[in-house]
Amino acid sequence: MRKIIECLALSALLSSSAQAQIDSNAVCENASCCSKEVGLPAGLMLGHIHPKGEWMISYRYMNMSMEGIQQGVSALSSDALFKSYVMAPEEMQMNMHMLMAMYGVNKRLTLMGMINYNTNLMHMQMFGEGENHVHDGSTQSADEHHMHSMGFGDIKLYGIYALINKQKHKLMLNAGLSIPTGTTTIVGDVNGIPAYINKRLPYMMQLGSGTFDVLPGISYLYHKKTSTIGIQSNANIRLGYNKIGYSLGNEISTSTWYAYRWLTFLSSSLRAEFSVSEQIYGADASLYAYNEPAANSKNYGGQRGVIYLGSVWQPFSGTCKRWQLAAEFGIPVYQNVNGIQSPSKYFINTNLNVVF
Ligand SMILES: [Cu+2]
Repeated sequence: MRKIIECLALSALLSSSAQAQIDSNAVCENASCCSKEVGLPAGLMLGHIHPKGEWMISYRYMNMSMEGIQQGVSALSSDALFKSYVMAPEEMQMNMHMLMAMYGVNKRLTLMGMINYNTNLMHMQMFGEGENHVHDGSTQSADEHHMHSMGFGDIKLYGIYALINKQKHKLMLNAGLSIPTGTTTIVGDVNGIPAYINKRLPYMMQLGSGTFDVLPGISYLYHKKTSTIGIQSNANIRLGYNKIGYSLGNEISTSTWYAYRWLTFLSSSLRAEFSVSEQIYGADASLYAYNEPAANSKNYGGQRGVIYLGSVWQPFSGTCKRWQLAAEFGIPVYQNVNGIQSPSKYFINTNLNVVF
């Protein structure tokens, strides 16, 4: 942390350092040319390659916060929900900590591996409690309204191949495989929601998909001296059913963004993302589907549009020239959920990269 603060202070002093020059026809082969591109928005893990022999280690943190209840595109009251379900979601926090390594095999192919640690916390309201229940500890403990889970998720391995690798134009294909290392059998603890004590928690509280998943994608970037325009699509295709008897829905998302470097070491980005995911195929037979919406496999997936504002700090020179720090904040502008779900409220993406 101290190192990062030193780097931030230093980069402010070095703001007069020269901008990278871009030759539109030159092929990007060495570290100095690629690293001076305007940084990618923090939420995009893919979309860049490394020169031959170069490593990148990255720590990423992603948060998704959800609040309220929605059916399709409309808000739903908890009273209406209680006509079918015993419990209603109030809010949920999903946090993902990722450690990622990248390596440039040659001037076109980069390999990447990623492991993540997840924490999930959902706060529920029970039927008959009213909108503003209090945790006074007299009849029920606060734990009786929460579900939580934590642990390592699925390991992901990627290859990223640059079909076009010019300084101005880059076209990259990526292919990945998600290995089901994250558990799908987390149970509720003895102090938690009574319905889940020692019983399997619903799908969204589990840490992995339980299936091998194929992760194809494509990115196109147009770089100018101080700006980048990009478009990227990624899909997640589930191979078969897991041992519990369900398969998470397939997903596809497309992002387009504009990033502008307004100081030598600082750029900002505006990104629009649209994603579609399917509902769950099959079901976990141990879950009572009308306990709460997350326990029902029909209440997963949908369509979502999110607008993100972000910044990347990238000094390029001085003692911290190998470091990059990025952050992004997203607000959903459109959500059409399958069935009944807790809609997302905001997204936070951050990452710290070092190249060597
Ligand atoms: Cu990288």
